[in-house]
Amino acid sequence: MSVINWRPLNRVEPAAFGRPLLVGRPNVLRREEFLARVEDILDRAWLTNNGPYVQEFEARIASLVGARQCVAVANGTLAIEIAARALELEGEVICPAFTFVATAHALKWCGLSPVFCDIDPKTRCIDPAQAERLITSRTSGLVGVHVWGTPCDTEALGELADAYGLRVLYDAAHAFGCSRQGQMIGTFGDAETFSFHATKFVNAIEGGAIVTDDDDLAERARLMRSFGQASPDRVVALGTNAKLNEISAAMGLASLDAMDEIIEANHRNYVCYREALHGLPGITVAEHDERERHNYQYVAILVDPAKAGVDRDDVLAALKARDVHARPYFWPGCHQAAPYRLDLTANRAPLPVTERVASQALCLPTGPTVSTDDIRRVTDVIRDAVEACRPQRVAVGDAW
Ligand code: T4K
Repeated sequence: MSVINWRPLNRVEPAAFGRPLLVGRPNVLRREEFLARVEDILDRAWLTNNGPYVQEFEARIASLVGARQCVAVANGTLAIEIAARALELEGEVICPAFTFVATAHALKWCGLSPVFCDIDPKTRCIDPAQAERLITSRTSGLVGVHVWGTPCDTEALGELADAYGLRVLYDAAHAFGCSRQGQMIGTFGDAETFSFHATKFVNAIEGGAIVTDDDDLAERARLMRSFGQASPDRVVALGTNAKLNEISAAMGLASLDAMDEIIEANHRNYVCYREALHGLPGITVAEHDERERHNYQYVAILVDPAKAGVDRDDVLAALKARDVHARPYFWPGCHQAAPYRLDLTANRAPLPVTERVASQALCLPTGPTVSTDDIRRVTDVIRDAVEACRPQRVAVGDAW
């Protein structure tokens, strides 16, 4: 039985739900260019192991972000793992808990101890002031996450790194194509990592990359992604298999070809959501700085129950009841997930902002397959949920 209802493209019919859902779908544009490259891959019978499309993908990413080096890998999680190893991080690494669990898991998987830091309420990225308080003699690095494409405070983190002799790695899984003060994400810290998962702005089905200006770091990462082999009969380092395959690179290239079109559709959707939800009590659309470059891949709202009269889960349930698939990114915070929940090293600091934002955030369907009519449908549900519940709940609250 087919589990996907392919048309229209923004409606998925997973067997578990048994009815079509409105959901953000992977960006699959430039289909003919992709298929032509696939034909070429098959004709050439060069499927993986640093093939020509992987090299082209790397060169285009490096040039787009303005980094000297790009090392493409099989996914964004492996990109963090390899970057952490290539940076020779050890002991404790300070990172936010408000991120996809892959960030913390990648560090832990390398034998490091993540130490969770709270976030800045404005950027929802790691709070440099608390990060400084968490630094000990065991700390070797800071890992920032550019949440929903909003950049971290890279200056403050750079100053901390200089003052305490730490390495800085950015998980830029959400931030490909974004800039901070005119400088492209991908050029900050010692290295940055991207994800090109199917649900990301640039999609290689599964894929990731490490970008850096440090040639030696890139060389170590290249060795690590391919078993530590300098050549088939020369193993010079510990390594793994994190190679990107040619079909994924071909999809990634098609996605890069369509970047401007995707950004335009994402921006249109973001503006449409912002306008439709404007003035609704307790509902805030996470804003993006229009002076910077942005991919607008995530349209996130924050539901403040004290003002909206409903909480995020009420809104999520209302959307689900109307077949809209929104995602509570990121819930729960990593600090409340296994194996970190009971880890005293990881949980040294209170995380009030993380907990508040994690309980309020909801990412809404977007992307080129989501139309303005679709958005109207989503925002009508949110408006109805708030307007229907608000007087009742507020009255109950007032009575107390
Ligand atoms: N760091 C950060 C900050 C990250 O957000 C991520 C990943 C990483 C690191 C690690 O990067 P990768 O190792 O993944 O490259 C998704 C993605 O799987 C994950 O890549 C992403 N972040 C995370 C935030 O979200 P899910 O489980 O929430 O979404 P998923 O894959 O179920 O997709 C959502 C909806 O999209 C589906 O319900 C239907 C639709 N969909 C999805 C796929 C994969 C499709 O229509 N077609 C598809 O092929 O994790």
